[in-house]
Amino acid sequence: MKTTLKIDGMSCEHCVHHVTEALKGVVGVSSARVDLKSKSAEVEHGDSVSLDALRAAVEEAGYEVA
Ligand SMILES: [Cu+2]
Repeated sequence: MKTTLKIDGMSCEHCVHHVTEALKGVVGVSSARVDLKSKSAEVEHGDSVSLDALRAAVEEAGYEVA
């Protein structure tokens, strides 16, 4: 499955890195591509991964899902 998230609060490549690692840390996520310019993340994951889980991971890292 593929989910695209809008992410608020990223201002530099460090933020991109944090969000990428946070998303990859969710069990069931196979890849995460985060883009600073478009403030979005494209996440590939298995069926077991909920939007809530992705949102929680982003928020735990200190950012917000718009
Ligand atoms: Cu930053």
